[in-house]
Amino acid sequence: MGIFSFFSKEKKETLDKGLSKTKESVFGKIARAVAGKSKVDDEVLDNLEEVLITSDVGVETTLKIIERIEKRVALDKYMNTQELNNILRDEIAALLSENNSKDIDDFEAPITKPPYVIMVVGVNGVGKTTTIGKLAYQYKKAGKKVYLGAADTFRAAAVEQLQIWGDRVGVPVIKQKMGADPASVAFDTLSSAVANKADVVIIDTAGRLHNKVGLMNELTKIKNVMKKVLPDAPNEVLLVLDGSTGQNAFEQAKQFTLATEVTSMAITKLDGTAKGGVVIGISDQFKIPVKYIGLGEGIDDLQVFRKNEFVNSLFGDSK
Ligand SMILES: Nc1nc2c(ncn2[C@@H]2O[C@H](COP(=O)(O)OP(=O)(O)O)[C@@H](O)[C@H]2O)c(=O)[nH]1
Ligand SMILES: [Mg+2]
Repeated sequence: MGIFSFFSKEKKETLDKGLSKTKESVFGKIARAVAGKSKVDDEVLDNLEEVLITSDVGVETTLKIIERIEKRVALDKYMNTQELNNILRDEIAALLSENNSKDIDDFEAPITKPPYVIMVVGVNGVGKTTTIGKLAYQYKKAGKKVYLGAADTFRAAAVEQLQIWGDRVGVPVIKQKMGADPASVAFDTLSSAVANKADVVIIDTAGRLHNKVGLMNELTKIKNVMKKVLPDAPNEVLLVLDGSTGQNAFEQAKQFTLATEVTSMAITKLDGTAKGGVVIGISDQFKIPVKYIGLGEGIDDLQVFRKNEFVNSLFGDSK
């Protein structure tokens, strides 16, 4: 266990606050699903299925959860909202813990041979640059020497935005002019990072290529150029998804995992949305681990995704 793995009161508060809209929505729907019912019957289960689907958990994962609940709950048993809620929490937590990925302890990169290189991909506007800033902050806090690469060269604003984060965190940003070749920026960044003995390198990329072949070619080119500096780079390809887009985030996860080799995911903007259930579906459906969740625009609003804490925050702690 790393030294940051302790789930502090502050982190729990950020998580609870960030998920509060989803929680209110889900809990309200569950209450309605069992309103006026004294027993769990087929109708309650149907209603529950609808609750999960309309909470963006996704059809496949919802069906798995309902199946588990059916097995566990004797039909016609009396159950109030709280009891049903507890069962949902337990079954969702159990389902998520069955997929292979273990929660990571903290923000420490598994560095065997530094620098550890993270390439960040995702559609425009999902929160890539913000997530990079927050990650850089965490790594720096953990004592790592961090370099950022501004390989989203489509807009001048994109480079400036990364520079602002770099200044705020106090880490160097390697950049070129707007319109420069992203692969060339990535090459420069890795070269500087190696020369300066950096521990972690994070490469921002553009997400505005609308067709899959174009995107794949661009990302492949960036990767190949990085390998010229460091044969193992990138060590991690982090896909950022905007959780507030619900099923659209799910669709993007499908598209990107087909277009390039993604090794981890971050789901952002969970604060201010009632669609947080999408994290449950994505975590269940993809073999790629959801590593981080974004809970606000602040520097400290990125958390490591802890399945149990997440489910507890949504459905209440198990006692
Ligand atoms: N509320 C909220 N806003 C976020 C979060 N992550 C990113 N944003 C905002 O989303 C917008 C787009 O983010 P940006 O990092 O520029 O996305 P990029 O185009 O993928 O690099 C910005 O206004 C961010 O402040 C989050 O977790 N919560
Ligand atoms: Mg950006």
